[in-house]
Amino acid sequence: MNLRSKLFFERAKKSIPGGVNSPVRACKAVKSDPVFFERGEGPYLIDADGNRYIDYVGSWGPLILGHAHPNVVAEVYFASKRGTSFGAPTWLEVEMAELLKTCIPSLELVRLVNSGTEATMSALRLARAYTGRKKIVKFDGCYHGHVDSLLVKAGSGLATFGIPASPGIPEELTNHTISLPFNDFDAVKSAFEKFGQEIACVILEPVPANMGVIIPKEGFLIFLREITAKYGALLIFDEVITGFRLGPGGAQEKFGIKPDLTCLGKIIGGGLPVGAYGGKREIMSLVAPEGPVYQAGTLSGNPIAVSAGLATIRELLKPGAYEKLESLSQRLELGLKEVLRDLNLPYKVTRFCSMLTLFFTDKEVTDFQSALTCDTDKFALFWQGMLKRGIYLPPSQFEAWFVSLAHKVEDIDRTVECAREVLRELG
Ligand code: HOZ
Repeated sequence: MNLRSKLFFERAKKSIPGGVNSPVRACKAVKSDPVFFERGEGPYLIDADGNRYIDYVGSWGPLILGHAHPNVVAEVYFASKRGTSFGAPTWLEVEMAELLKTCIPSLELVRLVNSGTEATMSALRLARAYTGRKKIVKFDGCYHGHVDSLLVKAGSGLATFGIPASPGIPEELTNHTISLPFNDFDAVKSAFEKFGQEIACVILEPVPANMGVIIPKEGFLIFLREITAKYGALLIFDEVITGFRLGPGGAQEKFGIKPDLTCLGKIIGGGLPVGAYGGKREIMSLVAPEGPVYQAGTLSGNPIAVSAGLATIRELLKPGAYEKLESLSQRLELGLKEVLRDLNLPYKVTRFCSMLTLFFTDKEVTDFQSALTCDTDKFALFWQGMLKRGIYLPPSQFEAWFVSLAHKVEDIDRTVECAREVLRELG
């Protein structure tokens, strides 16, 4: 029963566009109304009608410790007792910057902002200022927040709703954006051969998670590092999702690549709004007030948000945290694959660390085009069936499932069993 959720949604639609404050959560893509949540406890969500769900959205990535982790809650409580915002520096920001630099050595200087969108927007401005060039290269199906220049063939909500580009963005701006197929060496090479001296940067999610989870082909990230260096363009890793999810050093540590700039968000805020961008000292020194590239924020480095982030990172740095995440995530992957085998279904499971997608297609998914071969109607029915059984999955084929440290083996096994029931029913 979702009576209260339905009533809230009816009211919400009268005051909020589409009844929601971010599009995908409206659950339109899965032909459902959104569930309104009352609270979270570890791996569980409890909705407005008192139903409990095993959660794989994890607030779209930040909640790697699960909901309301006691240490995060305590830090938030103590920080808020000391004052909610000062609009002036606090020691916590320095601690966060130092911790980020230790975990991600490519960050020689790092600036805190309020969201991943702000981080990527600021990184682009900086890349353009540093290089004196205008063009940017991105990849189809990668999503970097709702930055004007980057809403071209983007993933996440745009993939979910089939929006190729958002109205309201002048062509004069998007004309400078080159969007290429992910994992396509030749396309990148041709773009550089044609526009090499005009390209300010290549920005990408090193392991895309906004068109479903896609694994970079062997050598693709190194190739991007080399070609950007050759042409004097910057390489920007958008690690808003992968930062601290794949390990303390994110994707760059996993793949041994040093980008020029890195964008962070989600986990470093522990469920509160935080973003960051950083990289080489020579480039970051251009940011105001050290340099002329303007970027600012009243709530940047907010003490409550930074406290939540620090508490989250400290938990992740405890011995065994990432091993536990890996073993839970592998159990989920193998369980789902076994179900597909048993039921003789051709769908694909892609997992990278604790991010996973069940693609409803018989094609290998290596880029946006292949992700788009998924049967999204089937996915919608699957999502509904899982919800009925108390499993809350991202309400889009093109969003990643996130495993947290709060999930228990029983939760994973229950999820696999529910998937078996639903997929058997769907045939
Ligand atoms: N863009 C986020 C998912 N990748 C948030 C989606 C939402 O809340 O609508």
